[in-house]
Amino acid sequence: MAEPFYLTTAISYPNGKPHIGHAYEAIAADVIARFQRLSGRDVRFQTGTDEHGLKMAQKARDLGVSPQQLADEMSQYFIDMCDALNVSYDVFIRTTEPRHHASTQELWRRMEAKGDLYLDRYEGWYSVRDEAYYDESELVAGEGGEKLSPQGTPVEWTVEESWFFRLSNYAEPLLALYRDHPEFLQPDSRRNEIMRFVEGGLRDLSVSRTSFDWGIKVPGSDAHVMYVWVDALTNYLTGLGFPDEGGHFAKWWPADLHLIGKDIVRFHSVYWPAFLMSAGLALPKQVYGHGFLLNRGQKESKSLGNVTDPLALAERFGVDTLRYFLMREVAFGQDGSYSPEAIVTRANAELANSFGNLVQRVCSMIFKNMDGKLVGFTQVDADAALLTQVRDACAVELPREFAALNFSVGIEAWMRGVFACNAYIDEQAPWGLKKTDPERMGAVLLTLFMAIRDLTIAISPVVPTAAGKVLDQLGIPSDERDLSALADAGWYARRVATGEPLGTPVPAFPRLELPAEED
Ligand code: ME8
Repeated sequence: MAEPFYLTTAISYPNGKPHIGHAYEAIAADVIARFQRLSGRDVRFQTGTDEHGLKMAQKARDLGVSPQQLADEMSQYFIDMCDALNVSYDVFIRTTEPRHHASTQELWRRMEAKGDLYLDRYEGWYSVRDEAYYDESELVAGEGGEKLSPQGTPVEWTVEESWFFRLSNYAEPLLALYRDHPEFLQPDSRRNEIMRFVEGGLRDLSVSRTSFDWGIKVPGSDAHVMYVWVDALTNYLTGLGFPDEGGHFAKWWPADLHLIGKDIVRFHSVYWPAFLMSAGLALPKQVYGHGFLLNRGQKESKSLGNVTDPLALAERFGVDTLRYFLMREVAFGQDGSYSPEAIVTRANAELANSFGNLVQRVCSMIFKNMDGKLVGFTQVDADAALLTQVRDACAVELPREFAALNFSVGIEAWMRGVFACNAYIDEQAPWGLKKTDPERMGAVLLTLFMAIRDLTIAISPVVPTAAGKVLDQLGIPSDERDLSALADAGWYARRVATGEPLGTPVPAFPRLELPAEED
């Protein structure tokens, strides 16, 4: 039976429409999900919206609607974004669902039973925008000398009765976790940062609020709602049917990967494992904090007026193009930048001119000169060398790098396979062989046909629609489009035996133009 792979994204605050950072995370997670399926894993991919907390309550108040109305309306934009970007999630969770209340309250009861929760008074700094508490020592000064959180957001002095979680008891077990399982928190730079933070000692964490009620009620303490992060993190369990620990939970927990952005690493690598240890539940295998996507090097913000609607980008450049650009351009884990020019340059050079053009040329030549027919042929050394090189790129290098979430490195290896095909076609010049040696022309084109099939399967997690089009045209059956198919020596003979000719060549990777005003 296929080994399970449970993958989650952060759940987004639906207090506004999705921005490019949300799209980036959803796309990266989808590439991982599709790649793991391609590798034969049984994947469960969960995403969703984080609908409680002060941030949502305040936004709803500003708009004059109830928080539930706001959540209902805005979460749909996140679902639509996933659908528009071809994100193949299995579960979309909303934290206002009744099942999520039940699951979070059960986690709470377990932490309480462990003796890790107590009632006290909270006095300290709270940032609504980050939904986080900060120590005085962590604050920074703003331009006018005002106190700001380390993320640069306003903080307010808060005093209220609160439940506390004994986080201070977990510093040692957490440090042991980071030391013994360096893979738990990646990339390494983020692990080092978190280790320094935990080595400084942990204070107990305020985990309930009484000043507002938009949240999950604390069991047996009705005046309190839970701190939104206790609620939010528990979504990863709810989606599996927790507190029922059989069925889905037994199959999929612990998660293989929580994919999140760098600003919420502390919640996922300090608070979350501590809650799970307290509740006696297994810890996720990996938390990965990706970098931030910047617009021409700048953070998008309403005040700078540079907020981009990711769906407008996808519509303008194509979903596959946007997906390819983001995975190719940004060294995963680090921050990256995008601009219309960069998208067009990358897409035209690599997808349209190098790969798309190769596919188009080869398929047209087979279609025109050989009636689209595939036949057996005799290989010479140059043919075998090309196929070995392409096979290495597609079945060894790209999978190795994608498994380690080094997408841009994996795609570079893939591009080397594409370049090798282009060098081969120039050297072999099949167009010149039509009259002199048609048999050799056939061998060259059929070798390229084999290489293109490998290249298309390997890149399919990144550009699923275009890859599907090409594989349809090549006549590759839908159950032979995974990585194990690459190692199957008999596929070509089977494909020939079908007697099916190639379809009419269709362009799968259009050349893009940059609108004049942006030249
Ligand atoms: O943090 N580039 O929600 P969120 C890349 N509800 N990623 C970005 C980004 C950018 N410019 N801006 C944000 C929350 N992100 C919580 C999560 S999980 C139990 C609760 C990422 O809507 C961000 O790092 O503010 C996070 O992973 C995700 O988008 C949702 O951010």
